[in-house]
Amino acid sequence: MTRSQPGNSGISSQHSIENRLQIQRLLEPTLIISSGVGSDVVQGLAQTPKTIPPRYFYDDRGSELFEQICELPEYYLTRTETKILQNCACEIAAITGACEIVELGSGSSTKTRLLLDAYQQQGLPLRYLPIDVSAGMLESSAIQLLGDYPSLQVYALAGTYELALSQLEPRQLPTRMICFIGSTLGNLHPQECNVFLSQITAALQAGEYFLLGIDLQKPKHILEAAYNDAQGVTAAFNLNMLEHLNWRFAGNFDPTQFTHWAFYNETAHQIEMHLKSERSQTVELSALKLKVNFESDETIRTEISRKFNLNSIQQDLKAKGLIPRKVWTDENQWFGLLLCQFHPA
Ligand code: AVI
Repeated sequence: MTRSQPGNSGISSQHSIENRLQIQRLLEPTLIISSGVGSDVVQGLAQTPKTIPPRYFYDDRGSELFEQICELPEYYLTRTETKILQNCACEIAAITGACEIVELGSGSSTKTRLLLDAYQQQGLPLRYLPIDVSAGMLESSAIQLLGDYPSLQVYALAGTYELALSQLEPRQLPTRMICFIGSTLGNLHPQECNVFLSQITAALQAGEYFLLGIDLQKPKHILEAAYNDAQGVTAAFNLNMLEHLNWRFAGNFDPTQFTHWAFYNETAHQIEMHLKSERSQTVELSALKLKVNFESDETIRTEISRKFNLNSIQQDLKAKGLIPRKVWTDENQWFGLLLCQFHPA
């Protein structure tokens, strides 16, 4: 674990970026190498049907493609959640009062600005703890935020949610709100979701807050369009996972021999994204000492994106002691934002 102060500007005023930013790296590259990275790929490709964890979407190109997805006309999730946040950020700040904002998977922190604006308008102190696996992304977005919010303090954690949540620094403001927006909860299987919510409650003290953004169930054609956009950006995002695996594990996947396939599984209430093999073929990932055979039309499931029912997710949250204080949605009821308060049983 290392702590570092960014930048080299030499500015020495009390409000300089150096004084207001700390980045803590929870995983050093050497640790990553020795911690069995790749075993999830080996395991997933040995299963029937084959799977690869969605975290392998996000190399630099994958993160860029995801930013593009968020702007697509068919991908209603980001702009719907943003609209909801625009309408309710002031109410959130009024409910929590002075509060540290912890954000999981902060990425470029775009939507976070709406919260920071609301806390700033109410004259509340601004303390932000973004958590992301990409230290580079954390540093660049924190520097932009610090430039725009002169009283903001940022304490960034580069690492997995699990590690970061277990190593949050002592509170400096009266309360804390953990934010998990963007419907990333939908990318977890029910069992993973259960474990994740336990990690959230372990990181909260009684009375503290959890802000959750989730995509809601809606007609199949709207959902399928969002994951099969006309410009093919989602297809490129899905196929880029193979390039990422090639780079990371010295592989020889040929992305032209796979196609993007996404559909809504109405029984499980989830979008499933797959990569379909165009022919029978053998692929090698040398760094993992792995050879994988594919039948023609055989698929690798790369992601599930669960679509929630507002009542049943509230029951799940309550069972963990996360009591919904306020729920906001849009005029179509396509997306939900829930502010919960932790009351341990
Ligand atoms: C990050 N996550 C919430 C996105 C989703 O909609 O499940 C990832 C994504 N996959 C394809 N498009 C977007």
